[in-house]
Amino acid sequence: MKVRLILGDQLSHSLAGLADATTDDLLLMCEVRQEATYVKHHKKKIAFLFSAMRHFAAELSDNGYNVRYIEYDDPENSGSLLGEVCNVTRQMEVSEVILTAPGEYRVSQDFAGWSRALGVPVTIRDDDRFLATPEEFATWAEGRKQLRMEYFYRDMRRKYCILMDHDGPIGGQWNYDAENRKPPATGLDVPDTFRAPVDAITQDVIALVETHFADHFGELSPFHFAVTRDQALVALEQFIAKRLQHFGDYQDAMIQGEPWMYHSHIGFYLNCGLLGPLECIERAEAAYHKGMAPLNAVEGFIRQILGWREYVRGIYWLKMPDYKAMNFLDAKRPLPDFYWTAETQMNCMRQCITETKQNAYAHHIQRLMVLGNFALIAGLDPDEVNEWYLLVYADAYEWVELPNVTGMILFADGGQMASKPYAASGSYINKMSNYCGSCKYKPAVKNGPTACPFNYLYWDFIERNAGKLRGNPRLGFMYKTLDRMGDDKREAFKDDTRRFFKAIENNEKV
Ligand code: FAD
Ligand code: DLZ
Ligand code: SF4
Repeated sequence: MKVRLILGDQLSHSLAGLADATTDDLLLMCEVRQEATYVKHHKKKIAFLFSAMRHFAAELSDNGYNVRYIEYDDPENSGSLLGEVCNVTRQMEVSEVILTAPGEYRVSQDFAGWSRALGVPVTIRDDDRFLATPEEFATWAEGRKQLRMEYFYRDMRRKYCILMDHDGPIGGQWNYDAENRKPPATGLDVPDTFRAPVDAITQDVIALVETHFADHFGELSPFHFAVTRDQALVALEQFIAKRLQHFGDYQDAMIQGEPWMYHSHIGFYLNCGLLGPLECIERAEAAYHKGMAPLNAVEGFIRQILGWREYVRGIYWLKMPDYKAMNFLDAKRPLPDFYWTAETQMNCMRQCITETKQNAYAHHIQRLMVLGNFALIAGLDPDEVNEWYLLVYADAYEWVELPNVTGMILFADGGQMASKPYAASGSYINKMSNYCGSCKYKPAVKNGPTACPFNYLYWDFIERNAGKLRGNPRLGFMYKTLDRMGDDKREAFKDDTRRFFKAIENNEKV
């Protein structure tokens, strides 16, 4: 008998490891402590994945397959993936174990030793649910001084013939990002996100998570994620019909009390396999051709999936394991407690952390320019920041989280991914959101107790890292401004920064 293990983020009927499955094989799925606690995932993330896994197992059974599904609270549950495969090989005559390559380096290292541990041949099949293989990415990267997403993305557009007009891009431009930076307008009627009904399977899982993961971060209710492919397809259709048209315009905008904005909220489903990247891209492209959404919106959305998503995966497999240890700016400050409690007077941070706690979701610009920007300019330790991002979001797996954190927000890779750090002062957040209006701090005030902390932390960051960043051509203007600044101004930034960190160390609410 062949055993085919399906991981929690491999919920695709077209999975390579299922390609030639027969009803004689055993399809194994398991909820294990190893995967649920290697970081203390958000409660909602665990409930989502366990429910989606149980629904997927039920679909496989309905299709006539022989499925063994190990539930988390099964008294016989060994707690590990290998332990569960081992149990099967002990109980049955197993000729081969078939795996699909995992999304995380950690698990791939583990899989490499399984054949010896089990005494059974183990085959690991490539995961073909992505649009570029790690080998293709490595070939593209070879000999390039800089690995810029934009050039990779153009090649992907050509390869899949997406938004193309003969040999060139539709509309004459590859990228319409410059049109996608509208600040939030007042009176926007943002459509609600998709809300799936909670069925008996999800109810059981929610009770299980409440019992076994009570000390994990985040809130379980309200729970409304899709947990089947059919539901995820409805979520995708709702995005295409209701939000895609404004995706471009308001891609970088943040509004208090609007956690979902015009984003698609499909990352959860893409990353666990309920949706495939090409079908999402093709749906958006079709909407453009039908006149349902403008080019800046459709190109912007497609670039996220065909460009960024594939690009960060390529970086991950090209650079691991060294990438995980990188700390170019030598950042060492521990993660402040308010990343867990949301108890801070910085309204932007409070909003984004509160929404993260509630939804296991924050949209891109909140992750990048609020939460990430603070982590960068405050000099937070990359290991602690990575752990936080990996556990708080329901779409987080290391292959996608790590390059976004280490590369995109922290510049901890020294610029392999981003050409300059995404550091910004309070005026950027004030321009792109309405958070500042309800804040104790004032974005226009540069120093003193009412000054926006992003303002002085920004200059302190620029000065603190001058040795490493001054040579960056994209920061030339900032260093010129710093050099022109009088000593008294510089001292004021430093004093405010010292006072701010001292307050955090003393557990005062900042
Ligand atoms: P939309 O804004 O609607 O975008 C559509 C899709 O494009 C997303 O679902 C996602 O699949 C893809 N995408 C967009 N941006 C990126 C990106 N930078 N990298 C990879 N894919 C992208 N995305 C994750 O899927 N998992 C993570 O753990 C994750 N961690 C992040 C951490 C930081 C610090 C930052 C700045 C970004 C991170 N992202 C991550 C990327 C992005 O923020 C999320 O993909 C997006 O917010 C998910 O929401 P959505 O589905 O509504 O996306
Ligand atoms: C994220 C996750 C969680 C919370 N639980 C499980 C689980 O119990 N069983 C499982 O097979 N997979 C789980 N996963 C997803 C894995 O962590 C994921 O497959 C690996 O990180 C590789 O990407
Ligand atoms: Fe955030 Fe500063 Fe605006 Fe307050 S004033 S919301 S801290 S950017």
